[in-house]
Amino acid sequence: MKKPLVNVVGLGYIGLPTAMMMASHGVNVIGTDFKKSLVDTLNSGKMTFQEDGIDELFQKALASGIKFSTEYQKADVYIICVATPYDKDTKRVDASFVVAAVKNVLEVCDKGSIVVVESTVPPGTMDKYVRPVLDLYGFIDGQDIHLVHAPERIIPGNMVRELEDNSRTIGADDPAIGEKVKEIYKSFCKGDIEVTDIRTAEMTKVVENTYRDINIAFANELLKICRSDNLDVYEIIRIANKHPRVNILSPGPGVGGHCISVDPWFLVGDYPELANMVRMARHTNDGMPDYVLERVYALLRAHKLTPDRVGFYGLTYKEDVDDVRDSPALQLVELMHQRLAGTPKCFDPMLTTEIIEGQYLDFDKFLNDIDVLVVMVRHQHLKQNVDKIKGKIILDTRKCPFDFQESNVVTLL
Ligand code: SAJ
Repeated sequence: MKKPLVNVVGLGYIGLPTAMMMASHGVNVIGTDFKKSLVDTLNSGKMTFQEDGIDELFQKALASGIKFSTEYQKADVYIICVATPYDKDTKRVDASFVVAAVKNVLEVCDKGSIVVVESTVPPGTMDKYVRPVLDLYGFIDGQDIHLVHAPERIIPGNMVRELEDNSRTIGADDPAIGEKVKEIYKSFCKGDIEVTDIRTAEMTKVVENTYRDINIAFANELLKICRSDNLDVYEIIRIANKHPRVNILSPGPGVGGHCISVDPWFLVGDYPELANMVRMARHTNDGMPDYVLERVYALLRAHKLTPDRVGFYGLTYKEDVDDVRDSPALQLVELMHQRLAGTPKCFDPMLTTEIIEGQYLDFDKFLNDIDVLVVMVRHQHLKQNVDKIKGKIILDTRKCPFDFQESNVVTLL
Protein backbone atom coordinates (compact mmCIF):
# COMPACT_ATOMS: atom_id res chain seq x y z
CA MET A 1 0.00 0.00 0.00
CA LYS A 2 1.23 3.51 -0.87
CA LYS A 3 2.44 5.48 2.16
CA PRO A 4 0.12 8.42 2.85
CA LEU A 5 1.48 11.94 2.47
CA VAL A 6 0.89 14.07 5.54
CA ASN A 7 0.82 17.87 5.39
CA VAL A 8 1.31 19.38 8.85
CA VAL A 9 -0.07 22.91 8.89
CA GLY A 10 1.36 25.34 11.46
CA LEU A 11 5.00 24.82 12.41
CA GLY A 12 5.00 26.19 15.94
CA TYR A 13 5.67 24.52 19.28
CA ILE A 14 3.31 21.62 18.52
CA GLY A 15 3.19 21.28 14.74
CA LEU A 16 6.93 21.30 14.17
CA PRO A 17 7.90 18.58 16.69
CA THR A 18 4.94 16.48 15.53
CA ALA A 19 5.95 16.79 11.88
CA MET A 20 9.57 15.97 12.70
CA MET A 21 8.60 13.01 14.85
CA MET A 22 6.43 11.56 12.08
CA ALA A 23 9.10 12.14 9.44
CA SER A 24 11.82 10.52 11.53
CA HIS A 25 9.57 7.46 11.92
CA GLY A 26 9.13 6.90 8.21
CA VAL A 27 6.01 8.98 7.47
CA ASN A 28 6.08 11.18 4.34
CA VAL A 29 5.72 14.68 5.74
CA ILE A 30 5.64 18.20 4.40
CA GLY A 31 5.32 20.99 6.95
CA THR A 32 3.55 24.20 5.94
CA ASP A 33 3.55 27.59 7.61
CA PHE A 34 2.51 30.94 6.20
CA LYS A 35 5.49 32.65 7.90
CA LYS A 36 8.12 32.75 5.18
CA SER A 37 10.95 33.64 7.57
CA LEU A 38 10.18 30.57 9.70
CA VAL A 39 10.10 28.25 6.68
CA ASP A 40 13.33 29.81 5.35
CA THR A 41 15.03 29.27 8.72
CA LEU A 42 14.01 25.60 8.77
CA ASN A 43 15.05 25.11 5.16
CA SER A 44 18.44 26.59 5.96
CA GLY A 45 18.89 23.81 8.52
CA LYS A 46 18.25 25.87 11.67
CA MET A 47 15.74 25.04 14.40
CA THR A 48 13.32 27.77 15.40
CA PHE A 49 13.11 27.14 19.17
CA GLN A 50 14.97 25.35 21.94
CA GLU A 51 13.84 22.16 23.66
CA ASP A 52 15.55 19.15 25.12
CA GLY A 53 16.33 16.73 22.28
CA ILE A 54 14.77 18.93 19.60
CA ASP A 55 17.98 19.56 17.62
CA GLU A 56 18.65 15.82 17.35
CA LEU A 57 15.05 15.25 16.25
CA PHE A 58 15.40 18.02 13.66
CA GLN A 59 18.54 16.38 12.23
CA LYS A 60 16.80 13.00 12.06
CA ALA A 61 13.77 14.52 10.35
CA LEU A 62 15.96 16.30 7.79
CA ALA A 63 17.83 13.06 7.10
CA SER A 64 14.46 11.33 6.63
CA GLY A 65 13.46 13.83 3.96
CA ILE A 66 11.05 16.18 5.71
CA LYS A 67 10.18 19.24 3.59
CA PHE A 68 9.04 22.70 4.67
CA SER A 69 7.02 25.09 2.55
CA THR A 70 4.75 28.13 2.74
CA GLU A 71 2.42 26.37 0.29
CA TYR A 72 -0.38 23.99 1.26
CA GLN A 73 0.17 20.60 -0.35
CA LYS A 74 -1.97 18.02 -2.12
CA ALA A 75 -1.86 15.37 0.60
CA ASP A 76 -3.81 12.40 1.96
CA VAL A 77 -3.90 13.64 5.52
CA TYR A 78 -3.71 17.20 6.89
CA ILE A 79 -2.77 17.86 10.50
CA ILE A 80 -3.69 21.35 11.61
CA CYS A 81 -1.67 22.75 14.52
CA VAL A 82 -2.46 26.45 14.52
CA ALA A 83 -3.18 28.70 17.50
CA THR A 84 -6.63 29.03 19.04
CA PRO A 85 -6.60 32.20 21.11
CA TYR A 86 -9.65 33.34 23.04
CA ASP A 87 -11.38 36.68 23.13
CA LYS A 88 -10.23 38.40 26.35
CA ASP A 89 -13.67 39.97 26.94
CA THR A 90 -16.15 37.26 25.97
CA LYS A 91 -13.80 34.38 26.96
CA ARG A 92 -14.89 32.62 23.78
CA VAL A 93 -12.58 30.79 21.41
CA ASP A 94 -11.29 32.57 18.36
CA ALA A 95 -11.34 29.77 15.83
CA SER A 96 -10.36 32.01 12.93
CA PHE A 97 -6.86 30.51 12.48
CA VAL A 98 -8.26 26.97 12.40
CA VAL A 99 -10.98 27.98 9.96
CA ALA A 100 -8.49 29.81 7.72
CA ALA A 101 -6.19 26.77 7.70
CA VAL A 102 -9.07 24.42 6.82
CA LYS A 103 -10.13 26.75 3.99
CA ASN A 104 -6.60 26.75 2.62
CA VAL A 105 -6.54 22.95 2.78
CA LEU A 106 -9.86 22.71 0.94
CA GLU A 107 -8.45 24.92 -1.82
CA VAL A 108 -5.87 22.27 -2.70
CA CYS A 109 -7.01 18.87 -1.42
CA ASP A 110 -8.62 16.01 -3.32
CA LYS A 111 -11.82 14.26 -2.33
CA GLY A 112 -11.20 11.54 0.25
CA SER A 113 -8.71 13.60 2.25
CA ILE A 114 -8.63 13.46 6.04
CA VAL A 115 -8.38 16.76 7.93
CA VAL A 116 -7.12 16.36 11.49
CA VAL A 117 -7.31 19.32 13.85
CA GLU A 118 -4.73 19.08 16.67
CA SER A 119 -5.24 22.62 17.95
CA THR A 120 -7.08 22.75 21.27
CA VAL A 121 -10.69 23.77 20.72
CA PRO A 122 -13.68 23.86 23.07
CA PRO A 123 -16.43 21.27 22.69
CA GLY A 124 -18.58 22.03 19.67
CA THR A 125 -15.97 23.98 17.70
CA MET A 126 -15.61 21.37 14.98
CA ASP A 127 -19.43 21.38 14.52
CA LYS A 128 -19.88 25.14 14.81
CA TYR A 129 -16.91 26.45 12.87
CA VAL A 130 -15.19 23.70 10.86
CA ARG A 131 -18.03 21.61 9.39
CA PRO A 132 -19.80 24.59 7.78
CA VAL A 133 -16.60 25.35 5.82
CA LEU A 134 -16.84 21.99 4.01
CA ASP A 135 -20.27 22.88 2.73
CA LEU A 136 -19.00 26.28 1.65
CA TYR A 137 -16.45 24.57 -0.60
CA GLY A 138 -18.99 22.06 -1.95
CA PHE A 139 -17.51 19.05 -0.14
CA ILE A 140 -19.80 16.44 1.43
CA ASP A 141 -18.86 16.00 5.08
CA GLY A 142 -17.91 12.39 5.85
CA GLN A 143 -17.81 11.42 2.19
CA ASP A 144 -15.55 13.88 0.37
CA ILE A 145 -13.68 15.05 3.46
CA HIS A 146 -13.26 13.27 6.79
CA LEU A 147 -12.89 15.42 9.89
CA VAL A 148 -10.87 14.28 12.90
CA HIS A 149 -9.88 15.97 16.15
CA ALA A 150 -6.65 14.68 17.75
CA PRO A 151 -5.70 17.15 20.49
CA GLU A 152 -2.04 17.36 21.43
CA ARG A 153 -0.90 16.59 24.99
CA ILE A 154 2.83 17.28 25.12
CA ILE A 155 4.39 19.49 27.76
CA PRO A 156 6.83 22.22 26.74
CA GLY A 157 10.19 21.37 28.30
CA ASN A 158 9.76 17.65 27.70
CA MET A 159 8.05 17.60 24.32
CA VAL A 160 10.20 15.10 22.50
CA ARG A 161 9.85 12.39 25.14
CA GLU A 162 6.17 13.08 25.74
CA LEU A 163 5.40 12.89 22.01
CA GLU A 164 6.61 9.32 22.10
CA ASP A 165 5.35 8.28 25.52
CA ASN A 166 2.01 9.98 26.10
CA SER A 167 -1.29 8.32 25.39
CA ARG A 168 -3.50 10.31 23.08
CA THR A 169 -7.05 10.78 21.87
CA ILE A 170 -8.43 10.65 18.36
CA GLY A 171 -11.97 11.84 17.78
CA ALA A 172 -13.56 10.90 14.47
CA ASP A 173 -17.09 10.69 13.03
CA ASP A 174 -16.23 7.40 11.38
CA PRO A 175 -14.29 4.90 13.57
CA ALA A 176 -12.61 3.46 10.45
CA ILE A 177 -11.14 6.89 9.69
CA GLY A 178 -10.12 7.18 13.35
CA GLU A 179 -8.23 3.89 12.97
CA LYS A 180 -6.45 5.15 9.82
CA VAL A 181 -5.25 8.25 11.65
CA LYS A 182 -4.29 6.11 14.64
CA GLU A 183 -1.97 4.11 12.35
CA ILE A 184 -0.08 7.30 11.46
CA TYR A 185 0.31 8.38 15.10
CA LYS A 186 1.28 4.82 16.04
CA SER A 187 4.40 5.23 13.88
CA PHE A 188 5.97 7.10 16.82
CA CYS A 189 3.55 7.06 19.77
CA LYS A 190 4.14 4.29 22.30
CA GLY A 191 1.19 5.26 24.49
CA ASP A 192 -2.43 4.10 24.19
CA ILE A 193 -4.37 5.78 21.41
CA GLU A 194 -8.07 6.08 22.20
CA VAL A 195 -10.43 6.43 19.26
CA THR A 196 -13.66 8.21 20.18
CA ASP A 197 -16.06 10.78 18.72
CA ILE A 198 -15.10 14.37 18.00
CA ARG A 199 -17.05 16.14 20.79
CA THR A 200 -15.66 13.76 23.41
CA ALA A 201 -12.11 14.39 22.17
CA GLU A 202 -12.66 18.16 22.27
CA MET A 203 -14.04 18.05 25.81
CA THR A 204 -11.38 15.65 27.10
CA LYS A 205 -8.56 17.96 26.10
CA VAL A 206 -10.06 21.04 27.73
CA VAL A 207 -10.90 19.02 30.84
CA GLU A 208 -7.28 17.89 31.23
CA ASN A 209 -5.90 21.41 31.29
CA THR A 210 -8.75 22.68 33.45
CA TYR A 211 -8.09 19.95 35.99
CA ARG A 212 -4.47 21.10 36.27
CA ASP A 213 -5.48 24.76 36.53
CA ILE A 214 -7.92 24.00 39.37
CA ASN A 215 -5.32 21.90 41.18
CA ILE A 216 -2.72 24.72 40.93
CA ALA A 217 -5.35 27.26 42.07
CA PHE A 218 -6.01 25.07 45.11
CA ALA A 219 -2.28 25.02 45.90
CA ASN A 220 -2.13 28.82 45.50
CA GLU A 221 -5.16 29.30 47.75
CA LEU A 222 -3.57 27.02 50.35
CA LEU A 223 -0.41 29.11 50.12
CA LYS A 224 -2.36 32.25 51.01
CA ILE A 225 -4.26 30.52 53.83
CA CYS A 226 -1.06 29.12 55.31
CA ARG A 227 0.85 32.41 54.94
CA SER A 228 -1.97 34.24 56.76
CA ASP A 229 -1.69 31.82 59.68
CA ASN A 230 2.07 31.32 59.73
CA LEU A 231 1.96 27.72 58.51
CA ASP A 232 4.41 26.13 56.06
CA VAL A 233 2.34 25.33 52.96
CA TYR A 234 5.13 23.33 51.31
CA GLU A 235 5.46 21.03 54.30
CA ILE A 236 1.69 20.65 54.50
CA ILE A 237 1.39 19.76 50.79
CA ARG A 238 4.35 17.38 51.06
CA ILE A 239 2.75 15.48 53.92
CA ALA A 240 -0.79 15.59 52.47
CA ASN A 241 0.56 14.13 49.22
CA LYS A 242 1.69 11.03 51.10
CA HIS A 243 -2.00 10.10 51.20
CA PRO A 244 -2.54 7.61 48.37
CA ARG A 245 -5.38 9.63 46.85
CA VAL A 246 -4.03 13.16 47.30
CA ASN A 247 -1.80 14.88 44.75
CA ILE A 248 -1.70 18.64 45.24
CA LEU A 249 0.45 20.56 42.76
CA SER A 250 2.89 23.35 43.66
CA PRO A 251 1.96 26.92 44.50
CA GLY A 252 3.77 29.56 42.50
CA PRO A 253 3.67 33.08 41.06
CA GLY A 254 0.84 32.29 38.63
CA VAL A 255 -0.06 30.16 35.65
CA GLY A 256 1.24 31.10 32.23
CA GLY A 257 1.73 29.52 28.85
CA HIS A 258 -0.73 29.21 26.06
CA CYS A 259 -2.64 26.22 27.38
CA ILE A 260 -3.58 26.02 31.03
CA SER A 261 -4.20 29.74 31.38
CA VAL A 262 -6.38 29.72 28.25
CA ASP A 263 -8.35 26.47 27.93
CA PRO A 264 -10.45 26.77 31.11
CA TRP A 265 -11.83 30.04 29.76
CA PHE A 266 -13.34 28.03 26.89
CA LEU A 267 -15.56 26.29 29.44
CA VAL A 268 -16.38 29.55 31.20
CA GLY A 269 -17.19 31.19 27.85
CA ASP A 270 -19.45 28.36 26.70
CA TYR A 271 -21.08 27.46 30.02
CA PRO A 272 -21.07 30.73 32.01
CA GLU A 273 -23.81 29.58 34.39
CA LEU A 274 -22.21 26.20 35.08
CA ALA A 275 -18.44 26.59 35.11
CA ASN A 276 -18.17 28.35 38.48
CA MET A 277 -15.26 26.52 40.06
CA VAL A 278 -13.39 26.78 36.77
CA ARG A 279 -13.87 30.55 36.73
CA MET A 280 -12.78 30.94 40.37
CA ALA A 281 -9.63 28.91 39.75
CA ARG A 282 -8.74 31.13 36.79
CA HIS A 283 -9.20 34.26 38.90
CA THR A 284 -7.10 32.79 41.72
CA ASN A 285 -4.23 31.94 39.39
CA ASP A 286 -4.49 35.22 37.48
CA GLY A 287 -4.27 37.07 40.80
CA MET A 288 -0.95 35.53 41.81
CA PRO A 289 1.38 38.16 40.24
CA ASP A 290 -0.45 40.74 42.37
CA TYR A 291 0.07 38.60 45.46
CA VAL A 292 3.80 38.25 44.71
CA LEU A 293 4.05 42.02 44.33
CA GLU A 294 2.49 42.53 47.78
CA ARG A 295 5.08 40.15 49.18
CA VAL A 296 7.88 42.04 47.42
CA TYR A 297 6.73 45.32 48.93
CA ALA A 298 6.44 43.73 52.40
CA LEU A 299 10.01 42.47 52.05
CA LEU A 300 11.25 45.90 50.96
CA ARG A 301 9.55 47.54 53.95
CA ALA A 302 11.02 44.96 56.32
CA HIS A 303 14.54 45.58 54.99
CA LYS A 304 14.10 49.34 54.48
CA LEU A 305 14.96 49.08 50.79
CA THR A 306 13.60 50.91 47.75
CA PRO A 307 11.96 49.21 44.71
CA ASP A 308 14.86 50.09 42.41
CA ARG A 309 16.99 47.53 44.31
CA VAL A 310 14.71 44.61 43.31
CA GLY A 311 15.47 42.28 40.39
CA PHE A 312 13.23 39.57 38.91
CA TYR A 313 14.90 36.34 37.83
CA GLY A 314 13.01 34.48 35.08
CA LEU A 315 10.62 35.94 32.51
CA THR A 316 9.45 32.81 30.73
CA TYR A 317 6.20 31.16 31.80
CA LYS A 318 8.06 28.24 33.35
CA GLU A 319 11.48 26.69 33.80
CA ASP A 320 13.94 25.90 31.01
CA VAL A 321 11.75 27.01 28.11
CA ASP A 322 12.14 30.21 26.08
CA ASP A 323 8.39 30.81 25.82
CA VAL A 324 7.05 33.99 27.45
CA ARG A 325 3.40 33.70 26.42
CA ASP A 326 1.10 34.76 29.27
CA SER A 327 4.10 34.73 31.60
CA PRO A 328 3.25 35.62 35.24
CA ALA A 329 6.71 37.24 35.55
CA LEU A 330 6.00 39.61 32.67
CA GLN A 331 2.62 40.45 34.20
CA LEU A 332 4.30 41.17 37.52
CA VAL A 333 6.98 43.38 35.97
CA GLU A 334 4.24 45.26 34.11
CA LEU A 335 2.20 45.68 37.33
CA MET A 336 5.22 46.99 39.18
CA HIS A 337 6.05 49.30 36.33
CA GLN A 338 2.54 50.80 36.51
CA ARG A 339 2.91 51.49 40.24
CA LEU A 340 6.47 52.71 40.09
CA ALA A 341 8.18 55.68 38.52
CA GLY A 342 11.15 53.58 37.37
CA THR A 343 11.49 50.40 35.36
CA PRO A 344 11.81 47.07 37.23
CA LYS A 345 15.04 45.17 36.64
CA CYS A 346 14.87 41.65 35.32
CA PHE A 347 16.94 38.85 33.80
CA ASP A 348 16.25 35.54 32.09
CA PRO A 349 19.04 33.21 30.93
CA MET A 350 16.75 31.61 28.33
CA LEU A 351 16.28 34.93 26.51
CA THR A 352 19.16 36.11 24.39
CA THR A 353 17.51 39.29 23.17
CA GLU A 354 15.90 42.14 25.08
CA ILE A 355 12.13 41.81 25.10
CA ILE A 356 11.28 44.44 27.72
CA GLU A 357 12.74 47.59 29.17
CA GLY A 358 14.81 46.98 32.27
CA GLN A 359 15.94 43.54 31.09
CA TYR A 360 19.62 42.66 31.55
CA LEU A 361 21.37 40.21 29.25
CA ASP A 362 24.33 39.85 31.61
CA PHE A 363 23.70 38.00 34.88
CA ASP A 364 26.67 39.52 36.72
CA LYS A 365 25.67 43.08 35.86
CA PHE A 366 22.10 42.30 36.91
CA LEU A 367 23.26 40.98 40.28
CA ASN A 368 25.48 44.01 40.78
CA ASP A 369 22.51 46.34 40.51
CA ILE A 370 20.15 44.66 42.99
CA ASP A 371 19.81 43.71 46.66
CA VAL A 372 16.57 41.69 46.43
CA LEU A 373 16.33 38.79 43.99
CA VAL A 374 12.81 37.56 43.25
CA VAL A 375 12.98 34.07 41.76
CA MET A 376 10.02 33.84 39.38
CA VAL A 377 11.26 30.85 37.39
CA ARG A 378 13.45 27.97 38.50
CA HIS A 379 15.74 27.61 35.47
CA GLN A 380 18.63 25.11 35.67
CA HIS A 381 20.87 28.14 35.17
CA LEU A 382 20.07 29.38 38.70
CA LYS A 383 21.29 26.19 40.33
CA GLN A 384 24.43 26.26 38.18
CA ASN A 385 25.17 29.87 39.18
CA VAL A 386 24.07 29.82 42.80
CA ASP A 387 27.62 30.67 43.97
CA LYS A 388 27.31 34.09 42.26
CA ILE A 389 24.34 35.18 44.35
CA LYS A 390 26.21 36.45 47.39
CA GLY A 391 24.55 38.43 50.17
CA LYS A 392 21.22 38.93 48.42
CA ILE A 393 17.79 38.90 50.00
CA ILE A 394 15.85 36.28 48.04
CA LEU A 395 12.12 35.89 47.57
CA ASP A 396 11.77 32.38 46.21
CA THR A 397 8.34 31.96 44.60
CA ARG A 398 9.15 28.45 43.36
CA LYS A 399 10.74 26.79 46.39
CA CYS A 400 13.94 25.91 44.55
CA PRO A 401 15.13 22.36 45.30
CA PHE A 402 18.70 23.45 46.12
CA ASP A 403 20.42 25.53 48.78
CA PHE A 404 21.24 29.17 48.31
CA GLN A 405 24.40 30.55 49.95
CA GLU A 406 24.68 31.04 53.69
CA SER A 407 25.02 34.77 53.04
CA ASN A 408 21.53 34.85 51.48
CA VAL A 409 18.38 35.65 53.40
CA VAL A 410 15.75 33.46 51.76
CA THR A 411 12.00 33.96 52.11
CA LEU A 412 9.47 31.68 50.45
CA LEU A 413 6.33 32.98 48.78
N1 SAJ B 1 2.56 25.60 37.42
C1 SAJ B 1 2.45 25.88 38.77
N2 SAJ B 1 2.44 24.85 39.67
C2 SAJ B 1 2.54 23.54 39.25
C3 SAJ B 1 2.65 23.27 37.89
C4 SAJ B 1 2.64 24.32 36.99
O1 SAJ B 1 2.35 27.05 39.19
O2 SAJ B 1 2.54 22.66 40.12
C5 SAJ B 1 2.55 26.69 36.44
C6 SAJ B 1 3.81 26.72 35.55
O3 SAJ B 1 4.85 27.41 36.18
C7 SAJ B 1 3.29 27.41 34.30
C8 SAJ B 1 1.85 26.93 34.22
O4 SAJ B 1 1.52 26.46 35.50
O5 SAJ B 1 3.31 28.82 34.44
C9 SAJ B 1 1.60 25.85 33.19
O6 SAJ B 1 2.70 24.96 33.14
P1 SAJ B 1 2.56 23.38 33.05
O7 SAJ B 1 3.93 22.85 33.06
O8 SAJ B 1 1.63 22.88 34.10
O9 SAJ B 1 1.79 23.13 31.69
P2 SAJ B 1 1.98 23.66 30.17
O10 SAJ B 1 1.06 24.82 29.97
O11 SAJ B 1 3.40 23.85 29.83
O12 SAJ B 1 1.41 22.39 29.37
C10 SAJ B 1 0.08 21.94 29.61
C11 SAJ B 1 0.09 20.42 29.84
N3 SAJ B 1 -1.23 19.98 30.32
C12 SAJ B 1 -1.37 19.22 31.44
O13 SAJ B 1 -0.45 18.89 32.12
C13 SAJ B 1 -2.75 18.79 31.78
C14 SAJ B 1 0.45 19.70 28.54
O14 SAJ B 1 0.35 18.30 28.71
C15 SAJ B 1 -0.48 20.16 27.40
O15 SAJ B 1 -0.14 19.54 26.18
C16 SAJ B 1 -0.31 21.65 27.25
O16 SAJ B 1 -0.72 22.27 28.48
C17 SAJ B 1 -1.19 22.12 26.09
O17 SAJ B 1 -0.63 22.48 25.05
O18 SAJ B 1 -2.42 22.08 26.20
